[in-house]
Amino acid sequence: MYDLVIHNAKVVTEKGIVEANLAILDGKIANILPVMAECEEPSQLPESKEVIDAKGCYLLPGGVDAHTHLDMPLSNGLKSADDFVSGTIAAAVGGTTTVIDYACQDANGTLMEALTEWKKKAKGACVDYGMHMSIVRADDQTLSEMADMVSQGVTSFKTYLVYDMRLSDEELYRVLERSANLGTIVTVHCENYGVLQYRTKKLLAEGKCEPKYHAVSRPDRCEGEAVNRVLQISAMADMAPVYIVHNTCRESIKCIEESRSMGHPVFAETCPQYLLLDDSKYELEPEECVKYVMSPPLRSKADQHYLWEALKNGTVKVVATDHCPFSLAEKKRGLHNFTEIPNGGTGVEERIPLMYSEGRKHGLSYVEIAKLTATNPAKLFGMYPRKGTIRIGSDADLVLYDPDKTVTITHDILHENVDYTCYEGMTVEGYPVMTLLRGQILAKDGSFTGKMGQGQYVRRDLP
Ligand code: DUC
Ligand code: ZN
Ligand code: ZN
Repeated sequence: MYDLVIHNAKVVTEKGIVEANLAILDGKIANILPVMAECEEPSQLPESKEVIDAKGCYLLPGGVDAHTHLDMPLSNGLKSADDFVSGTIAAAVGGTTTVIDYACQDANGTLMEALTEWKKKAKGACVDYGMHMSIVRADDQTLSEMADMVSQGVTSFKTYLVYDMRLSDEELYRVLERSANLGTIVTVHCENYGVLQYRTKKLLAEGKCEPKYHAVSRPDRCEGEAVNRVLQISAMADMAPVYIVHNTCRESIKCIEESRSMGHPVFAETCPQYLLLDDSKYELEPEECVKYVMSPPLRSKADQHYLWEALKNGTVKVVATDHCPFSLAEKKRGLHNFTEIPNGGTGVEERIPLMYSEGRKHGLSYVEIAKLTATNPAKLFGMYPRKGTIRIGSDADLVLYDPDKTVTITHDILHENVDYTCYEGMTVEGYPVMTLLRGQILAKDGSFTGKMGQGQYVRRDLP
């Protein structure tokens, strides 16, 4: 006797799509039974307490968003608008069942303190979650603590080359060397700090203070140079595995392609905003333009094209969000000085609908999109095969996706705690109509129906 059978779904497995009845027991996928007859009668189904008819729908692995900033404090006193409750409700409705958030070490704090604080923040989470630990000081104590993090189920660390938490090249080298030794992976935000600081000062001195100049301060080569530097440093540091977050442009991708072709374990992420929005947003009125101030900034249509090709040829393995929204009023604080605009945009709820709709238009298959949005991040960050795939024994984290449901995205249908979406007015073909976490229904027809605190911390394993 199963707990639940999902009947007649087109199940998106790693090997292909199968028409099947999927049986769930104790929160796990217990069986995947191919449908034998066209109109199988419910009486012929395996015995189960509950049956869901999924006719016409695809059954996708629950999304794994490997890059969120929930409840993240900035040095100017602001906090990202979504905490672990609102952010994970939004994730659930949008078809994401696991997030990996960035837990930030304090300037004088330890990694253990940061992990404890982030787990406390995550108490109300409605989807499962893991943490990457952001390292802001590569001193002996922090390097030693990296091993303690592994025993806490953390297999990835984050470093920034910009912002107050940036590391020097020496510090980055030390973190990479230590990480290679532990078998973990380091994710890196790549921009050249010196160049963007100088360009920023110059723009402000010339009276070029409007939001659009944020993008001018940090052009594509600013990112490409930093990606190249990180790849060279990680190659010197015992070929340490690295994961470059939020790639936006050809300049970065071509360095990554070259390193990968030489067998260097480098992995690349991009985000829906860089695939679907472009720098023409910076020509809008300043009040609109502020919504798109993020780092790195949006790039050209040619870069977008390059990113889609990189998804297709396997150079970019993951589409995550960098979800880090602020209210419009907070963004508008920098209307007259772009350096005062808190950086970041929306995406945790929009990612799955956008990627399945637009990805298919760009020639990606359901199976390929499932890998980019669930399987690959789960594999890279030590959650696979528990998460990110539909196979017997995996958590029953599932999304029923109706390919015929057309939805126009507007901020009022979303659950993100913010008064805009970067994708306002965009129409998607297909939408998640039900999300299950470990066999429990979390969301249905665009509404959250689960419970606060239902999410669990996912201890991760080294590959
Ligand atoms: N970039 C953003 O735009 N927001 C959050 C952090 C980041 O790197
Ligand atoms: Zn970043
Ligand atoms: Zn980020």
